[in-house]
Amino acid sequence: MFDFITEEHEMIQQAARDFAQKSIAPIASHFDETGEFPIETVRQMGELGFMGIEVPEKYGGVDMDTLAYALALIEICKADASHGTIMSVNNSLFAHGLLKYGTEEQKQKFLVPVASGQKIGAYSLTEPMSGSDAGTMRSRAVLNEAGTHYILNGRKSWVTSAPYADFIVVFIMTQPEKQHRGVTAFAIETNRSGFERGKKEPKLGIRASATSEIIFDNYECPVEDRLGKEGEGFKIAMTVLDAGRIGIASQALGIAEAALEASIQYAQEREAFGKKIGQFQMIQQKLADMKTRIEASRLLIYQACLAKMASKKKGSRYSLEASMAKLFASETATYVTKEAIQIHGGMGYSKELPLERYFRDAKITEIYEGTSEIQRMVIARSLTGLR
Ligand code: COS
Repeated sequence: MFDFITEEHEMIQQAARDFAQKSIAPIASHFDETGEFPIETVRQMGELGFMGIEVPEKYGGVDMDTLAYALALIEICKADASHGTIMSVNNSLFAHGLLKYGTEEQKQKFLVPVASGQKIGAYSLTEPMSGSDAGTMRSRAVLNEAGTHYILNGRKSWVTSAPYADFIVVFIMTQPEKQHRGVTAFAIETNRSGFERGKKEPKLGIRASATSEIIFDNYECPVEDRLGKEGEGFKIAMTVLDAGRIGIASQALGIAEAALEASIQYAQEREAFGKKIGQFQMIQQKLADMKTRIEASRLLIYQACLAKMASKKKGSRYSLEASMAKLFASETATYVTKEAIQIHGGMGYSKELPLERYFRDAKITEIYEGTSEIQRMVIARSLTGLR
């Protein structure tokens, strides 16, 4: 139906589906319950090329396009959204930024090991007192007198994969008086002194993806590890988030698809009042609305992928398409997983089935990488041109 989906796309989709159903689905509920980080399957995702899908082979990736990335991520998230979160941060928030803004040396040092899945990458923008208003951060980086190192100080929060990340792209203020134009990006190594991990967040969902605070206490970052120019950090952070939002939309779609498939099967098997529950109009209406919203999400995701792929040639932004895909797909995931529990009744509420996990995992997609309110703001601003 979609001629932009090639045989190559179908191959990576199938490979991701096979791996996800065989190796991830059976362990997902254990890792959700314990909150352990699934390091073994994450390493296997790296070996299969899922941790740097859009990265050229010379930098450790498999050199495919955004559609390939979205199709693979949907399949991983259908089995487990936590694995999807780790994959998404590695691919979009870390690798995309390094690829677009990194020097050749930075790509060799940071991108090759992360895109090939040997090391884990993370991205850190949020602070305890700065979330949606990302330009108001309090952490500071000051160039030393010799001009060789930036000295980083401050606390960042809600850093996905931070407890296990080897490298983090971090956004810190170098010239606070310039507000968002005073933010600079740095690639940092978590094994250097001056870096510490803070409290791990106990979360409602995506519990196997580890999230923590990070603290910089006179961390010395070599000038060569600054990403982009001084003051360019906010633009880098936003550009990278546009790519990230396509990933989160794909994650949401994967979760919603899993919930719908389970609901269809249940509606075909479960009987009440002497009929299959799928014969009742109230269940039919739920299934029809779930399916329709899922397919609309898919189209918005494809549109965003194509817009991002075109932007590579044209240099254009695809913020509008990415925000629409994330907004609609994430709200769809929350809606679909809630309805899926309702269709399953008591069994939907039980931990014996994965429905309640899907419901808890779906909620974050409306919050991270820009809340639904922020997506609506980006969409409306893009329509009116007003700030
Ligand atoms: N791509 C490239 N540049 C962008 C951009 C994008 N998607 N969005 C904004 N910019 C640029 C603007 O062009 C502007 O550049 P100039 O300084 O040259 O004029 C600059 O960034 C500031 O833009 P704007 O005035 O729109 O910034 P705001 O402070 O109003 O913030 C929002 C805009 C709210 C959209 C932004 O702060 C945002 O996305 N916040 C949510 C952050 C987020 O997702 N946090 C979660 C982190 S990951 S868990």
